[in-house]
Formats: sequence, C-alpha cells, structure tokens
Amino acid sequence: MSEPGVVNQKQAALVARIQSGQARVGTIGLGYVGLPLAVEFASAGLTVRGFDILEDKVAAINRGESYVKDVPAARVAEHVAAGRLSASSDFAGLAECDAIIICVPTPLSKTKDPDLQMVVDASEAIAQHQRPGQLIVLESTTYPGTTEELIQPILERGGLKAGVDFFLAFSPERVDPGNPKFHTRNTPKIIGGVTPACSAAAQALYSRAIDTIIKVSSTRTAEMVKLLENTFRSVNIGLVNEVALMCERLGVDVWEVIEAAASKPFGFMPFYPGPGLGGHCIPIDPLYLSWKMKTLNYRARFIELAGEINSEMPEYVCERVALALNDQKKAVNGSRILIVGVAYKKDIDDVRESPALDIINVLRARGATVSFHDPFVPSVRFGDQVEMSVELMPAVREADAVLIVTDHTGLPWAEVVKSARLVVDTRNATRGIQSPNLQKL
Ligand code: SAJ
Repeated sequence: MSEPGVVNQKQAALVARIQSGQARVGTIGLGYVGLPLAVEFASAGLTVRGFDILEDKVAAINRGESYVKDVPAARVAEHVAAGRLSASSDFAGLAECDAIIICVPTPLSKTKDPDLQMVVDASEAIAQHQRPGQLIVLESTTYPGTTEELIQPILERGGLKAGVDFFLAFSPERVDPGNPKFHTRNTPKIIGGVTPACSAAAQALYSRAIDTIIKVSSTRTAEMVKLLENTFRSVNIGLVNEVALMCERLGVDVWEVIEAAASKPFGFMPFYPGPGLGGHCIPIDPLYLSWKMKTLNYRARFIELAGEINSEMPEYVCERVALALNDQKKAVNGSRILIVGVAYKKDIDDVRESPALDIINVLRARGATVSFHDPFVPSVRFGDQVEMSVELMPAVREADAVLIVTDHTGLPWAEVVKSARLVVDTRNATRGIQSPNLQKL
C-alpha cells in the first residue's frame, strides 16, 4: 500500500507517459466499440494492444483487416504496419499496459437480468496481471454502481487501492453504428472517476483521442448518463409506436403527423415508428436500469411500458400483413412473403435483436413461405440453417406480399412498389409513392 503522498507521483507518472505518447493502451473487447477506440488511440500516436478471446478477430486485426464497417481496413493496416496497433488473446499482455479500457458486451441473461459475466472475466484478467499505476476504465453500458460495487473490489483484492495505487473510472461508449457524421473522435466523452485523481487520469487519456471530454462527479453519474440516453430513446420510440397504433385507428397518416410536428423549431424531437426495437443497446440497456431500481424497491414504469409496446411491434406488423393479404382474399398460410431488410436499422449489417427475425419466425409459424433480401446481410442463421439473401426484383415479382422492415438507402423502392402484388412498409421507405397495393404503418 502506498503512502497518500505517493498517489500524485503515480498519477503524475501515468499522465506524463500518456502525454508523452509513451503510454501503452489496452482495449479488452474488439467489437464495434473496442476496435474504433483502439484505432483512435493508435491514430493519436499511442501504442495500442487489443485483447479479445476470439482468435479470428485477433488474427484479422494483425493482418491489417477490419470487420467493423465504420472502421476502414486501411486505418487498421496502417497502424498495424507502423507497430502502433496489435491484437492478442493472451491477457498476460495487460501487465504491460498503462491504461486498460473494458469494452465487452453487457447482454441480458435468459431471465432478462443483467449478465455482467464478460465484465467480471475482463476484471479478473486485469487483476491477475495488475501492477501499480495503471488506469482502468469500464465503457460497457451497465447499471449505476457496477464500477464501484463489482469491479473495484476485484481490482483491490490484491491489496492495491483505487485512487491511490491504481485509477478507476467509467466512461460510456456512444458509438452510433453507421452514423456518417459522428464517430469516436468527434463524439463528446463522459468521464466519471472513483476519485478526482482517477477522473484526471482518465481525462488525460481520452483527451489524446477525443475532441471533447466532459467530467462528471462520480462513476455512478457517468453510468446513469448513458442509461438516460438510451432510455430516452427507448421510451420515445415506444411513444411513437403507440402513436402509430392510434393513427391507424384514427385513419390518420402517422408519418405525415410526425413530419408536421417536426416543423416545430423547439421542444420537439422526431422519432419514427417501426417494426420493433433492434440492436444490442436500446432494447437492453434500459432493462439494466429497471433491474437496478427493482433492487431499490422502485418500479421504473416508463421503461417497462416502452418495452411492452416496442416488443409488441413485430406481432402488430404481422397482423398488418395478414389484414393486407386478406384484402386480396389471401391467407398468410401458403403465401410467399419477401422481407426487404433484416438488419436492425438502415445501412448497417447487424441483425442482433433485429425485429425482422421475430417477424420471419411469426410469419413462418403461420404457414407463410418467407425469404429475405438485404444488401448488407448476405446470410442469416436460423437455428442450424443458414439462409441466403435472395435477389430483390425476381423475389418481389414472385411474392404475394413484400414487407419492408429495414429502409436501407438506395434500394429501388418505386420499382418494388410497381412490381409487387402487395407492399407493407414499416419504415416509410416508400414516402411519396402512391399505389393501391401499398400500405404503411
Ligand atoms: N428506431 C426506431 N425509431 C426511431 C429510432 C430508432 O424504431 O426513431 C429503432 C431502430 O430501427 C433500431 C433501434 O430502434 O432497431 C435502435 O436504434 P438506434 O438508432 O438507437 O441505434 P443503435 O442501437 O445502433 O445505437 C444507439 C445509438 N444511436 C443513436 O444515438 C442514434 C446511441 O443511442 C448509442 O450510442 C448506442 O445505441 C449504444 O451503443 O448505446
């Protein structure tokens, strides 16, 4: 254990190494958060070692390749060739890092409770190779209290103390996959340290790679900021999905209503109805907060209600397809249905938690023959079957119904509507196109 006075020397030495560019940064988890972050720190001139348990990711990076759409392979290759970026599945290398950032998934368990096993595994790996003077930052989205209640004890088990012998902070990731404008460097970064010395060390690190740093007073505050951001989205998407259900009963075009409401220059922010909530963040993160609140005997009603409405949308969409087929004297049973777009949102290739998968399963359970076309997703695994994306127009012409689930940019929507017997559009991809065979949410 160090004397109180030493903490400044440890922190000063760490900050000096960061500012001189000598610091070695480790990122645990090389997915859509960890890889862009690793590349950004390498671009800032620091030496970065990415750690992942998946050998294929490690090998791809060391070959100078990128499997994350928002990270050009050329950037990976450049830093690997220059020796600034490398990857490994040997976590012993953590001992050489001055700063370690945990970017592993925080999914839900089968019982819809937080599953922090990957965060615990990463923390245990750090503890196993820990040395005084290191900065450890958790970026994975989690409930308020995780950093200090779960990670800190693991890292202090060997006798080192947070804020004295090592530095510990939480800094939420804010990656928006496919966003052409905002990426790691130009998205403001929230930082909350266990102690002010921890915050200062984290600020020194991130300001090397990110333009705007915002320090908050604690790790819990930083953890809650992220959950507010994502709960805000989930609740507003739930609201607008319910508005779509209301507008359908009122015989009013919900897309026209939202577009007109969005003309208000203040006090309104448009969200859009859709086939349901996909991705590994918005459907999941708010449940981390409602779970934590239950342990404090509080029921987070907005989160629960939004979750109910959003998770009912795939079923509602299937009902709309059934009614539209019925108008043409057809049943879902025996119909050929083409799903256009299976990614969870437009212009990305990720199908995790995509509502399209629920919709396909429901329609198949009702006896439909369902195929899909997605220019970003060449194949999807359904159980032990891998199904391929079909060519668009022949499938459109053959289908009894075409269901637009993801409004990828650049698809020939007018031609789809012209050639199809029936189109149900859940994303207003066909805005401005009129046809008796076209229905929208
Ligand atoms: N969605 C709607 N209606 C909307 C907006 C979104 O139905 O008006 C659906 C999308 O189709 C998608 C889901 O909600 O299925 C989530 O969409 P999203 O735009 O929130 O995208 P994510 O989950 O990829 O990324 C979000 C980030 N997105 C934005 O801020 C726009 C951001 O909230 C977080 O940085 C990120 O989650 C995260 O990692 O937490």
